[in-house]
Amino acid sequence: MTTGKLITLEGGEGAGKSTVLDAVRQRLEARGIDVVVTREPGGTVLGEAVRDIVLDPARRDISAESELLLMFAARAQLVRELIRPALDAGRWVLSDRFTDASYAYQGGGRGQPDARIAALEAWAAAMKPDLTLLLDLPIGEGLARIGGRGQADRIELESNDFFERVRAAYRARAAAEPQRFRVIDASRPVDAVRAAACAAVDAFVDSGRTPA
Ligand code: Z5A
Repeated sequence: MTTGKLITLEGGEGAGKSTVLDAVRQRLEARGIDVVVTREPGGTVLGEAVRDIVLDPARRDISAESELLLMFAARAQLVRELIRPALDAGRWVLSDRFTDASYAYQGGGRGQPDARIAALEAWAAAMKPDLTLLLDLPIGEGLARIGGRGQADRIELESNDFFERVRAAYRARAAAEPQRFRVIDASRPVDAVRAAACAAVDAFVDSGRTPA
């Protein structure tokens, strides 16, 4: 059976994921690929409700364990309701974050053990992206970009040390799986970052790993 591909965008605060997402979608569509765009946490009614809870700056009471489980509750629903059916129908899915974010934020940031996250990944997500674009830039630059946009969400209120651990966890994952990850220098101007993301997607589409 022909199935679609799952492409994910990852990175720290202000890395530019939302900024490049539309360019990547347009590039895939220009290649004749039918694309569904989604985000995490979110993408379903349940997932968006979880998003409201985990990003609410008033919810300072959420434990690291609860946060991890909430991320996977949203993900389990998204996979079953949207991603798996789309892939089975031959459509491609482009997601703003996926399981790598749990390894980075709940693992690197909050100290949840990788083995615990891996167990949830195997059970609740039960899939890995085919291609992951990691938009990487120094923490200070990303936080400066989002600094002026009003009330920070619950996770954006974390310390610079937290975000440094998140970045280190993302980079470690990219180093461990170079065949899946493409690391993009996101400190460059928007047009250059968009072009790098589209080039990575073009190379993936052109590679032997995809149905032509
Ligand atoms: N989270 C988690 O902890 N665990 C999980 O498993 C998952 C998620 C799935 C989602 O919130 C939060 O959930 C997130 C991780 C956590 N942490 N927080 N907070 P979100 O989706 O609302 O937040 P985000 O993913 O971090 O999005 P963001 O902060 O908006 O970043 P972005 O989408 O990567 O950036 P952007 O909106 O495209 O750009 C930000 C600004 O920078 C904007 O003004 C742009 O015009 C500007 N920009 C973008 N690119 C450039 C360049 N190249 N140069 C200059 N300026 C630029």
